[in-house]
Amino acid sequence: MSSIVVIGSQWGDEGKGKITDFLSSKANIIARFSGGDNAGHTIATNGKHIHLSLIPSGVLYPDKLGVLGNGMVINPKSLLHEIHYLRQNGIPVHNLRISNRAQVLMPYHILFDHLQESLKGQKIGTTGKGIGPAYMDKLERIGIRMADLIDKPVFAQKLKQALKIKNIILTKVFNRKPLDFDSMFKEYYHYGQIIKPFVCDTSYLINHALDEGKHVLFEGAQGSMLDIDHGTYPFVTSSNTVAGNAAVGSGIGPNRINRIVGVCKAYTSRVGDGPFPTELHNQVSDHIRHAAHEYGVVTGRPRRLGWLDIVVLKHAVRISGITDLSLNCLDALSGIGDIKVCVGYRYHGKRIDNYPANNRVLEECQPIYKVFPGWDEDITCCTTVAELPKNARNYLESVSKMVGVPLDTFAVGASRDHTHILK
Ligand code: 2SA
Ligand code: MG
Repeated sequence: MSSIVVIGSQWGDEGKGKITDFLSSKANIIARFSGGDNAGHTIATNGKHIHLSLIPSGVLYPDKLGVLGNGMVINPKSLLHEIHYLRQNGIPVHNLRISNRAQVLMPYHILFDHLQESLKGQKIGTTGKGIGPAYMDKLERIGIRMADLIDKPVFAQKLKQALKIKNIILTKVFNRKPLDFDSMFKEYYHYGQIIKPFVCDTSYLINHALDEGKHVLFEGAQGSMLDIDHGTYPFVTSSNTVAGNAAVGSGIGPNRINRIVGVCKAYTSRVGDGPFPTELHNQVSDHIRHAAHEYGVVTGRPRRLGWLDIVVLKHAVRISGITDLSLNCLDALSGIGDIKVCVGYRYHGKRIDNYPANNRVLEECQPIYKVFPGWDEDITCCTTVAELPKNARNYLESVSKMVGVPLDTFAVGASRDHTHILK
């Protein structure tokens, strides 16, 4: 195994958590490398549903390490809530490690996320978790890192500097009251001291583990189409969600990555605003939303739903170098009749096979559909491709062929027991 990256190849919520959990049996370390508590996934294990947001699924296993990498933006308050929630569910989290180079997400990031979203014409449909403003501070070089948070004089100095800038904007631009240093410092320094035992140089830790022949699984957040460079900009998240960022966001060389698993659903979903060429608003989307409980884990928003889009998947394969495909939620298509798959776009009479960068062009694109016969059988008990009804098997194999990537796993339900490996 050595090292595997698991990423979403659509707009997030493809079931990466489940696949990571499924593949993690052989891993010694499971590491996150991007995003923050805007991510959310549910893992069904031992009859329980565990909701994780910041912490990688690796912490569910006492013999594995769960790492929050340097590429992340971490809200200490949310982290402590999650640690508490896991402990309440009998999961001890002693095996959690947090990068000393990860950015700390502060209350003013959340405030600015909301203020920005409320500006006319500026709405992205963010999760409201402060992700964009936290990454802005990182790039502007006024961010606070975990190593700073746990060091009293450094934290005091960095917070003072950050608040000076934030308060000018708050008072002069937004006509708001300035934020108080003392109370914020006290609260967040306290959080930092609780988190401190988990903080270390995780790049050193991961590289050392790889040198020893240990196995590392990198767990992506969101999806390829939400990548800050390659997604449907500006309707994206503020980090690189592609596989290449597993190296940058965890401090390893790209040559250490062996396999890249792209996770997708048998259809497409998206939350938040922005283009979605194959979106549906009919009984098919209602059926899928009901069958697969398509609501955001973090915000509870009903997810937008549509047909599978091969243009999107091929884009994801190119930008991440996907070597294996994991297809989830095949069962949600049972009983919907004919299934459509978008195989290209038509723009002003011309066929386009690559995802347009210009959103105006995209809006004028019509999906070109290929129709596949559906199936009515309940497939949740099928454990191999051979056991699937002929039409489901044909759909699965055709998707893999159209995307040009071999299928690694398929899933016919939410739990680990519903996920099946092909090789
Ligand atoms: P942000 O908050 O700045 O990252 O939002 C920017 C865009 O990125 C989208 N985004 C997501 N899309 C799907 N799933 C996400 N995580 C949660 C989940 C979402 C939820 O796993 O269910 O609970 O609503 C996620 N995180 C960010 C977001 O919708 C914006 O389009
Ligand atoms: Mg999710």
